[in-house]
Amino acid sequence: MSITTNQQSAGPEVKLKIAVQKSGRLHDDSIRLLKECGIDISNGVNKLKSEASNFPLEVFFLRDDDIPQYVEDAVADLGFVGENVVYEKNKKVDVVEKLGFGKCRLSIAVRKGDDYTGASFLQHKRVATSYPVLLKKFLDEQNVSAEIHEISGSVEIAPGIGLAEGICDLVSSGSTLFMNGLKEVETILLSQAVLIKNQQLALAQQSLLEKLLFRIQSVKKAKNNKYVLLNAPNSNLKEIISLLPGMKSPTVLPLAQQGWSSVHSVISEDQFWDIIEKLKTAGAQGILVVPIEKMII
Ligand code: PRT
Ligand code: ZN
Repeated sequence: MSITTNQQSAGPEVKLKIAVQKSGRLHDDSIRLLKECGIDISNGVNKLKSEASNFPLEVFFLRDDDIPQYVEDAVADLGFVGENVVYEKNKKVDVVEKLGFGKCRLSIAVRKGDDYTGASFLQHKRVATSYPVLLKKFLDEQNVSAEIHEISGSVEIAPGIGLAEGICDLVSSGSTLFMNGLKEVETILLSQAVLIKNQQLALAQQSLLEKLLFRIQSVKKAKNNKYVLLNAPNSNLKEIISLLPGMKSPTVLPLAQQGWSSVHSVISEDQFWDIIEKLKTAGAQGILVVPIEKMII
């Protein structure tokens, strides 16, 4: 028996091409996100590209610095890349969605003992960085004229070897700065991984992007929320319900034990501890917190 699908009858299959970091800090989280979106791809450690088996998606594995250019040139329709790279490269691409991983900040740091009172400290000094475009923008905004030394790696050693008085580099935990006797004095960009797209996507690719985006947003929402189940004395039920935001309103079920109810709801990560404490004070017991896999509103 032969089955004819719409896609086959419409000619060659329409696909989305997405660029992902080949190896490095964003690789694993990028692949994980696609998997959480239900997209199966074989890992491309030594591969340049891979095809999803259950979604019309082709994945290109590239250096992160090259991803904005490939997306501008439509070699890839989409890319997962850090905002720091997007804004430094300044290519003609659109940022579609923040992805919630690869979080860091682009900061200025100086020697620990320096008396830094503001950006004017850098006036006529040397600043080493791999981010000359973003650094220059910051210095111009501050009306500071400094010498920018562009280096491609190990920026944090520059003050120690007498190459510069300050640096502008990515920071996450701050331990690299600390270990090199430096202190963070200005944050010039907060960054995380984002989904970028080519500015002239064809209609068919645009509709596939919307499908992918819907899945990404459902995964993100689920990560930012917890499912909470608790037992509440009926005497305090009203107060307990008023503390719970929920998707619509909480589910309330009677317990076998008279005078008690089971209450189910969804709480966002940022309000979580605050609400849990208030729930306990209001008499809630047996509070269970469960992760949510997908959340479709
Ligand atoms: O080979 P390719 O060019 O693809 O990779 P890469 O070596 O250029 O990049 P990679 O894998 O190091 O980083 C990829 C992206 O991860 C960056 O562009 C950022 O968007 C994001 N990211 C998040 C970070 C960090 N956190 C980070 N901490 N990128 C780099 N760092 C470095 C930083 O440069 C410094 O050397 O980590 C050090 C500081 O870390 P802490 O924790 O000591 O503060
Ligand atoms: Zn890179």
